Amino acid sequence: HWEWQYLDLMRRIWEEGDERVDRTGVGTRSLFGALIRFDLSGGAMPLLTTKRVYWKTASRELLWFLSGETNIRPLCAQGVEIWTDWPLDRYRRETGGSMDRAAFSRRIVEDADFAARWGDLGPVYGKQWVDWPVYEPAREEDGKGLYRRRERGINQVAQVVESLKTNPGSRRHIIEGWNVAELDAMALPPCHKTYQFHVADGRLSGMLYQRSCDMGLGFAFNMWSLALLTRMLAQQCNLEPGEVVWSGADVHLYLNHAELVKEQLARSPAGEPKLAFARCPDSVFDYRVEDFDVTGYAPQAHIAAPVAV
Ligand code: UFP
Repeated sequence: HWEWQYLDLMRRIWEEGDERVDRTGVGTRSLFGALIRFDLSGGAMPLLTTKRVYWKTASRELLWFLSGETNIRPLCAQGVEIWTDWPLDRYRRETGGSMDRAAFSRRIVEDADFAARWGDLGPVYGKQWVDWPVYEPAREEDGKGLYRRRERGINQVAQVVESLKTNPGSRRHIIEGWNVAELDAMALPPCHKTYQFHVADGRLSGMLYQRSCDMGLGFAFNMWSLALLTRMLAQQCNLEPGEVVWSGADVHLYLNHAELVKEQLARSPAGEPKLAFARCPDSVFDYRVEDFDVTGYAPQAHIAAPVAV
C-alpha cells in the first residue's frame, strides 16, 4: 500500500530526526529531503486511510487558490478554518483584543469591512497563481517613475493549461508560488511552492516541491491537493491521470504531536479511495466541490492535533 511510504517517513523522522527549535517555538524533529510517489491510474487518489482526512476542506482550499482570492472570508463562509489562526493572531497582536476564533470567523463572514481590514493574508498562493504581478516601463501619463505595475498580472494556471494543450512535451509546465519580492507581505510564505507537470504517453503527471512540511497535519492535505490539481488539469486537457510525485525539503514532526505519531503508527493502511468528476467544467477555474465524487473511502478515526502558527 502506497501509504507505507508516508508511515515509514513519519517513523524515520520521529526516531532519527534532528531536534530543532523552529520559528513557532514548539520544536520539531526534522529530516531534509524526502520523496513519495503515487499512481493515479484508474481514478485512485492518495488519501490517507490511517486517519480521516477532510478532503472536502482541502478541496475547498484548492478552489479558493484557483479563484485568486487571498482573503479568508470565502473559506470562513464555508466553515473552513484552516487559515483563520493567522489573521486572528495579527488581530490580537495589533488590537490587544481577545476575541475567540469562532467569534472572529463569524465577524469576518458577517462584516465585509472587518474582513477587508483583518481577513487578508497578503499575496499568498491565490494571488501568485492567477495574478503574478508584472512590472513594465511607465508611460508618459503615469507621471514619475520608470516602472508601473500592469493592471493584470500573469495567470500561471491558465498558461499551464494552454501549454499542456499546445506543447505537451514542454519541460516548463510550472506553477510557482515563491515570489521573492512579495514574501514579506504574505502571512505565511508558500510551503507547497512549486508544481510541475509532465505529459508522456497521453498521461499527465504532477510533481510538487514542498519546502517545509508538517508531516502530522499538512502532508495529508498537500498530497490530496497535488493529486486533485493534477486530475483537474488532466480532465481539462483530455489526458489520462499519470503519477504524482511529492517531494519535501524540511519534513518535520512537531514535538507536541507525540500522541498523533504514536496512534497513527499503530495503524495499518487499508482501502483504495477513488475520485470521479461529476462533470467536465468549462475551465480549470469553474470546478465546485460538488464535482468531486469520492468513493471507497472508509478511513480510521480522525486524530486531532494542535496547529503551530
Ligand atoms: N505547512 C504545511 N503545509 C502547508 C502549509 C503549512 O505543512 O500547506 F501552509 C506547515 C509547514 C510548517 C509550517 O510546519 O506550516 C510553516 O512554517 P515555516 O514557514 O516556518 O516553514
